[in-house]
Amino acid sequence: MDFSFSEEQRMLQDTARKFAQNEVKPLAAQIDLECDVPESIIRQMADLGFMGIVFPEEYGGFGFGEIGYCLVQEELSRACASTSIVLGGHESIGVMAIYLAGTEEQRQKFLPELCAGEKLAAFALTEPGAGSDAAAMRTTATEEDDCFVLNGQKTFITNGGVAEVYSIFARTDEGKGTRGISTFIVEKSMPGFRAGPPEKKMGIRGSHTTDIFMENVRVPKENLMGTRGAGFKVAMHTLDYGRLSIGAQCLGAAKEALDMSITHANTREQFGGPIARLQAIQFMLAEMATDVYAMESMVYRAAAKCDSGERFTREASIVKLFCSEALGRVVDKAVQIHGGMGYMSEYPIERFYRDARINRIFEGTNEIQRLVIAREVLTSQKY
Ligand code: COS
Repeated sequence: MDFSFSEEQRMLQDTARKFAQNEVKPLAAQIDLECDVPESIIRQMADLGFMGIVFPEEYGGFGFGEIGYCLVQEELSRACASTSIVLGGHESIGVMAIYLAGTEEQRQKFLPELCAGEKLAAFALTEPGAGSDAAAMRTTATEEDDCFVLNGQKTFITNGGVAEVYSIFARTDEGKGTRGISTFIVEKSMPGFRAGPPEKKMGIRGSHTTDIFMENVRVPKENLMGTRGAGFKVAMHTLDYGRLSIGAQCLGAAKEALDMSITHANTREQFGGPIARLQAIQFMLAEMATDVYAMESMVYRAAAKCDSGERFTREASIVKLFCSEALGRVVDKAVQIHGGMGYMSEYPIERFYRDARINRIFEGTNEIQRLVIAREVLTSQKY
């Protein structure tokens, strides 16, 4: 298997690296402290084409596919997890749902301005009573004249309140289980739509996470995405992309944590020399490097499969499961190598440790990923 990147992909990687290191990294501590990714950062990402990098040019995207998207996410995540999550919530799930399930008219109407970053998107599936059991959702969409009237509450929505366009899942047909759910494009400006205040979080503090309340929101029928009743499959298909995105984000964070640990081990002196000469430290660095290598191999292998047009549900869940747990191991060792300094907010490793934890939870807990992988393995041909 060929793992080399094309010249174009390398140029994109280089652009993303320079932007992340020069513009995002210096602001990362402030983003965490002030719980906000500045508008100027989102504008610059838009100018560089990152807000639609994965999508075809005919819809205003940059045609780099999933490999290009993962390269950008990896670089951003080395600098600031909150910034990478604003991009992920927008591109890998919010806009992706419209691209995957929208009609040609919906794609033409919404994608160009979303890809240009003129508007931010979000994906609203989870509800207070429907997390892992997404099909238990209670938000309803009732057909009335030329509209669907939406009522209900969504929770833990990334980009909530700041996004202007939402891919929202609601029950259109009672008693039909997963086949009674449909997807709608809902705009923030629609009367009856309201976002709650941003949640206070352990990590990824700069990305806004809010509830969404809908009271008799009249959504035009032309905003029904794809076919009525196909919403659950739209959610699952979209989440395959979201889960792969998380893998790329974990990879970037793990590389940075490893680099910081190598630098620290080479400069911190104890017992008459740098701690890098101690085998206890060397073994931790070796294990971190092993995890990073495995993460990198699987993220781009899965992204290549995605770009080939093949179904990649199993790979996406494997990537999400492994990379989020590997990142947990890597940041834990990074804190250990940094010792007392690793525990202090003054040093970035403390933020990396807090930011890493969400990856084992969102876009399907790791318990759900194990379930998906087991189902895929048990229903496939020989391994
Ligand atoms: N792509 C396309 N279709 C898919 C799919 C995928 N990745 N995964 C499942 N489907 C289809 C199934 O084929 C099935 O189709 P049919 O009705 O034609 O048989 C349908 O969707 C229902 O799937 P399933 O029977 O597996 O549904 P379950 O209720 O058993 O739920 C889990 C499956 C638990 C895996 C699902 O609810 C899930 O992923 N939960 C986690 C939700 C989540 O990630 N939340 C985070 C929100 S975003 S922060």
